[in-house]
Amino acid sequence: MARKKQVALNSLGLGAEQALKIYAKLVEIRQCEQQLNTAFAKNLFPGYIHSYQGQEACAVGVCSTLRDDDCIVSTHRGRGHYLAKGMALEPMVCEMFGKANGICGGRGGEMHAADPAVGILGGNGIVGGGIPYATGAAYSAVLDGSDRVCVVFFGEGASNQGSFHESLNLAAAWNLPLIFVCENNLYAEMTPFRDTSRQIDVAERAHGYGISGHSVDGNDVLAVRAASLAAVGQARAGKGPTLLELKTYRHGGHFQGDPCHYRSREEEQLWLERDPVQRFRNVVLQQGWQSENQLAALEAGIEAQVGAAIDLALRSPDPDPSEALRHVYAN
Ligand SMILES: Cc1ncc(C[n+]2csc(CCOP(=O)(O)OP(=O)(O)O)c2C)c(N)n1
Repeated sequence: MARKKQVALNSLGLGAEQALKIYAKLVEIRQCEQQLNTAFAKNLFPGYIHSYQGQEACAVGVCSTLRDDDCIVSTHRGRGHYLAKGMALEPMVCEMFGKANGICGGRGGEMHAADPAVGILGGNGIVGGGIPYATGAAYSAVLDGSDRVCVVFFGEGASNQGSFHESLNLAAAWNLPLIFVCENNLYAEMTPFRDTSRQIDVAERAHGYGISGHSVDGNDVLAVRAASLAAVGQARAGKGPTLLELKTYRHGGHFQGDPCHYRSREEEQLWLERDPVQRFRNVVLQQGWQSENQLAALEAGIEAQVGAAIDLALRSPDPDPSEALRHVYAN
């Protein structure tokens, strides 16, 4: 049994070093979400927080298969994607607080951070709004004659938008190097997906456009990584787009203070038992990649780094109002 598991992991090309990088990224995202929530509860955070807690394996599994020059397009729930694709922790956190030393000088805030230097083309407050951007980015990779790929993340709610269907059709027709990654967390704000779609497996929609679609356990970082490796390999080889549906769950509400009347406590508990961070922690221990003590030290270090990034953001200056119109108009 153990031997079987070892073979499966090896076929993912995953050794101890890479496994630890993946685990550290999962923990960093989890720590960010938890500590930002705490800052929000103390009234220290400006605006809203769309928490990514519970969905970490989606961003980490997919981005672990990308190169630096590949690009991603994110959503209103983007912090996990930003960190997983390589945005540095401190400028990311400072951006969340709208500070002058944020990655976008405080102009992007919680929903609109970007870092083109590492292929992060931006979050988007418009549900489904990023999908056509990503289609354009994938087309630009083709026009450049490069083998770059593009990944677009979105929720199952966005898969009911026209932009999703138009982009899927165009990407399929033009054979674009684009991976559509739907993080199906079952609810769009308070609306269950089953109330807005008769077909609850988003992956099935791929077939209508002549491309392949796969439903994957989005709380299993290794399963996500395996599906993404295949889709990225296909896109890089000029064989066109794939739709990946990652079944997952957000631990918290849509917003802080959301009483979550639209879902049951039993359902929440079921998904907590499939926690993606804890699951991969167990794999790391079972494989003997790290001991319990080593993991505890790693986790404490990351917790401190995230805390320090938040402290830095709280001490940092707001943007200068005289700069507000910079980057808005051409000369
Ligand atoms: C075009 C548009 N319609 C409605 C909203 C309000 N809104 C913000 S988030 C959200 C839910 C989106 O659900 P989903 O795409 O599944 O992503 P999730 O929030 O679950 O990550 C809605 C309806 C919006 N921002 N943009």
